[in-house]
Amino acid sequence: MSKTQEILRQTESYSASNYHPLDVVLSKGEGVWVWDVDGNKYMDMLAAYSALNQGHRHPKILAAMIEQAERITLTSRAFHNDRMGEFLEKLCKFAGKDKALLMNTGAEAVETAIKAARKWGYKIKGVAEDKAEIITCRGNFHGRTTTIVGFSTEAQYKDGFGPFTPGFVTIPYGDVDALKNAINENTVGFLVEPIQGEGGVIVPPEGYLKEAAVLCKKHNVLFIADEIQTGLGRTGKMFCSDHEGVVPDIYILGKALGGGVYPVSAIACDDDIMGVFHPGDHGSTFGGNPLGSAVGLAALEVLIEEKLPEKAAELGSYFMDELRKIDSPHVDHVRGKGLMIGVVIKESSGTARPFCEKLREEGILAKETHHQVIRFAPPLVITKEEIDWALERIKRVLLFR
Ligand code: IF1
Repeated sequence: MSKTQEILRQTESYSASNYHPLDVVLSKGEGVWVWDVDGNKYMDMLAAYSALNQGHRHPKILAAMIEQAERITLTSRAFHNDRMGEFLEKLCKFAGKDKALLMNTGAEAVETAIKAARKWGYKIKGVAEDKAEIITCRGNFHGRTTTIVGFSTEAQYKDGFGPFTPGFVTIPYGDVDALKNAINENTVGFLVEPIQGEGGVIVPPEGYLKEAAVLCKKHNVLFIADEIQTGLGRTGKMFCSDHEGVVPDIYILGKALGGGVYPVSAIACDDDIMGVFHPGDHGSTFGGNPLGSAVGLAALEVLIEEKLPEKAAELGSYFMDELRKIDSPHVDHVRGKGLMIGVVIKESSGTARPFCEKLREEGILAKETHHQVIRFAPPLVITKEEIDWALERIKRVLLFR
């Protein structure tokens, strides 16, 4: 029995079956490359759903983590530590916001944004207690807590997990009129992904984010951008909202903020919103710990020093152009922004999963989303030569009859 089979068997014996992964067992990662336990090498075209924008084990980020791990890793927020302030300052300057609140996972940051918007609604906007409404979009993905899945439109994410948290209104994604009609005196926020990742790399109509932001401003509704997947360079700008010159009232960040080595997430906003939190209102055992702060700081520095947003813009448009030139009988169209790319497979050719399995045989790890879409989202440190290497193999798979 191969090492892979052995580990698969062991994993399946003891793991909850809440995922259906490709049967590849990874044991080493470097940049855009990963190796399985049998020594096979693959290009990682998923980058842990954009948590690996800086690539696997970026030397600067690893060095920061190891150096900090040799001093102190966790203090809880009952005491200060010597790294959080430095990270917060960098993060706030980065986002152009007065304050940030550090959490760990994306879902925790989304929950923090929901609490901030509701409390701002009651204490500042004057919405009647327990009447706050937050507008969300069909096809959204914001995490897996019961509050968050309660406003998911994906039946499977909700099945068996009710009852759900009230106070959420769902509208079609990309439709400004629907947003206009949904806003009322109880609306405190509009929670939106600038591009819907899990929804299938859905890019909204040009100008949508801008019009939505203007509408929110007009009605004193917080524009809350979930940039956990689209942020930190992924779409060719530091934040995806930047493409339309939109500055959200609340940025929600995660994934690559942890540099691919540690869970770090945050919300960033100005004092008028963050000021609603008082000592004891909200918290987390690990949020703002010195190890995560050291890693977060290095993760931001790498994005800037290596100009990863600019790289994603340049190489993303090259990659998409080349993908569009492949005259495949199976591809309906290619969509995306920067290095957040979706190749949509025609229903007549079946689903995207078999194409991902063929890509794996060619040495490329990609993940389908929503049945028909092959998602290509490599680490932003990818080179043009590495993209060309991938294109050769992607062509073979997509031209296969
Ligand atoms: C899974 C999806 C992607 C996110 C956005 C918040 C979160 C995520 C825009 C929550 C997390 C992850 C979760 C992971 C798979 C992956 C995913 F397929 F689930 F939807 F990327 F598209 N906002 N996305 O994309 O962040 O709490 O996970 O740190 O749950 O299977 P988290």
